[in-house]
Amino acid sequence: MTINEQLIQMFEERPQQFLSGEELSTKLNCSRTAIWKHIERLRQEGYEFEAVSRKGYRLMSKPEKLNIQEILQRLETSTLGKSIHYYDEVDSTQTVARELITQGAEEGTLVIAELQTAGRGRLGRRWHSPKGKGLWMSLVLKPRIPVQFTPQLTLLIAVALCRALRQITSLSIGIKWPNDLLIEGKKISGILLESSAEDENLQYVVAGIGISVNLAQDDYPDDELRSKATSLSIEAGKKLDRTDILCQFLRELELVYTLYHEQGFGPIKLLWEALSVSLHRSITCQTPRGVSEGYAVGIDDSGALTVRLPDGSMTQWYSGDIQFANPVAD
Ligand code: BT5
Repeated sequence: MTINEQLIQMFEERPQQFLSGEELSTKLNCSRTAIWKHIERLRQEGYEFEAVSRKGYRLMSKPEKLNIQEILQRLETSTLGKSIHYYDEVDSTQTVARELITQGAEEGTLVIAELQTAGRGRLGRRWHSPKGKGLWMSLVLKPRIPVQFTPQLTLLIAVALCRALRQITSLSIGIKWPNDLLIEGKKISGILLESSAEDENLQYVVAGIGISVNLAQDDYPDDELRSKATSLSIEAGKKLDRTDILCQFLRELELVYTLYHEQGFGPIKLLWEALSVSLHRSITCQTPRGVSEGYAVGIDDSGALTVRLPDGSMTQWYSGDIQFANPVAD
């Protein structure tokens, strides 16, 4: 650990407390002038300290920027996120990750940016990604599965994300098929899968995950998005630590992903059904061919939504945007 990292660790172990220059210099085995220089360097990185003579320094706030060294230290995974490409600003982390794959990026490579200028959703929709407020990331996965099972991965990632966010926030977060996480009907997170296949086998998947962590109401550009979207901090009533969320998510994802490889989609399906807010409800689905109505019964083994149509017949929906016909489950 560098001296700066050790300093941060000492302040974090004693939140709100003043640590004297003398104590710091003794513990870190350097002069008080050196400590002062390190504190100044941390200030330039966005850390705020209060300095009071005879008391020492107190850490007031940490920078909005993610600290990759801290993330790597705190990660409890063995593959996912072990190689992190971090950017202040990109057009889309998806584009960067795809480029990295052409250069040989391995499974688990993570691309993360503070700001996306052209964050994307499905069907060319925009994903609003303001600076330092969310987790805007793309993960390279290379699962050994046939291409027709790709939709299972969206559900698997949604399960891991929902579990991680519930553990950290205790908020009542649910999964809306196929790729949204909602709180009280408002979206806090979306998943976008972009993949490439050869001879019926999946070659790679770039899993794009957007989590609206610390956005305030006025961080959303217009009333339309404000009416549909929310953030974890708006719902929790406090700012949340993005590093906690990222590390917990990758941990959960690695557990669920390993379970998937060992036991198939069966256990993931059960977890998904338990966290879903889409099932046992009347829904409509917007597809490129128009609007269909039905009743969501469950998901099948490929990850498609099983729907009972108004004439009583059963069908599968593989993609689309569903709306709930009535706000309460029937
Ligand atoms: C999604 O699309 O939900 C997938 C979003 C994936 C975003 C990540 S961020 C990192 C990676 N890099 C990218 O460029 N993308 C991925 P879709 O189901 O099409 O939903 C898009 C809709 O979500 C928009 O039309 C808005 O209504 C809503 N939305 C946009 N920005 C949002 C935000 N920050 N928080 C909540 N909802 C948002």
